[in-house]
Amino acid sequence: MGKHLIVGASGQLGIELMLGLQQRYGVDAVLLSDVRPSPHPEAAKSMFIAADATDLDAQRAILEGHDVEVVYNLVAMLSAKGEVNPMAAWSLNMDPLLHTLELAREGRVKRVFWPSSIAVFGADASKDGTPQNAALLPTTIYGVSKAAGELWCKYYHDKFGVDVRSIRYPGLIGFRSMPGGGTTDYAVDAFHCAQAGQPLTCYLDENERLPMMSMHDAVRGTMELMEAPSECIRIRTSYNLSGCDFTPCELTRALQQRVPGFDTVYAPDHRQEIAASWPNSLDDSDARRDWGWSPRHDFQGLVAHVLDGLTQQSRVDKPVVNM
Ligand code: AKB
Repeated sequence: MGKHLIVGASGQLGIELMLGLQQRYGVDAVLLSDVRPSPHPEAAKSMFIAADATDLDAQRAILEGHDVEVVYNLVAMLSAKGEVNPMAAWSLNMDPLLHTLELAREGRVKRVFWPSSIAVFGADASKDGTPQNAALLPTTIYGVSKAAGELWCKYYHDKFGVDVRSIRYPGLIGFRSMPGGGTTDYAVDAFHCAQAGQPLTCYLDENERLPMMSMHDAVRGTMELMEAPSECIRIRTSYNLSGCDFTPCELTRALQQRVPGFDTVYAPDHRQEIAASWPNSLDDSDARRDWGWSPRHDFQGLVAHVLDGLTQQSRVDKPVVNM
């Protein structure tokens, strides 16, 4: 069994996936790579290679030097940050993916994972239970790059037999690392504000419903997708994946039940427009049928899981990692 390489290992999802893979396959089976060192203490247990994901030769050198079976390429500039510099977002979201697909075509790796997002959908897609095959008319450059990337994945699979698999993640909420530059980040901030005894200033409307998922479910789903037999993976663009959905107002009420006194002040900004173009909830029946996906955390379960995780973490004095 070869190694699991995470490209973009020092980011929000990279840290969580690292912990999941280390636990599942052992620290020696996990290779980490990023331009910046990992801020998480557990990263020291696996090999870390400093490399630029936009440099094809640097990425090839990693695969030549190590027995890598699976690459998880997580490099991305998220939706809100991407709007500030669309050309930089396009390059960062596309170049590393194309390098990984090309290296897989050369036979240097057996399987590839690449994350897509609910940002591929635009206002034309039906809002509730957005189907797998809804129109992809994204409104952000992040969404445009994810929609294009999905098609590149399918092309490399259909044309060259590359075993590439992908998930359209909703907003991901964990307690071990902070996101940066996304539209769904408010929900992670809400938990940290509640725990710190501070009010949240929310940049979305109180009734803006978005699909969300616990990091725990997202990492488990990713590992289950990558372990599924290739013939089960019938969708080679990217799978809709659903956890739960809620509005800022509903999240505030749920947090108030556990943290009395917590409150939210609403000051919607440009991110509200992005959120308004995204689904309220997703239909993930293809993922359930093809590889047995089933979320463990509903809304209340997610709230309890993340708050408990933050409390435990503060007791053992482990810092939350800022991205
Ligand atoms: C973002 O808000 O940009 C991301 C996403 C939904 O892909 N969290």
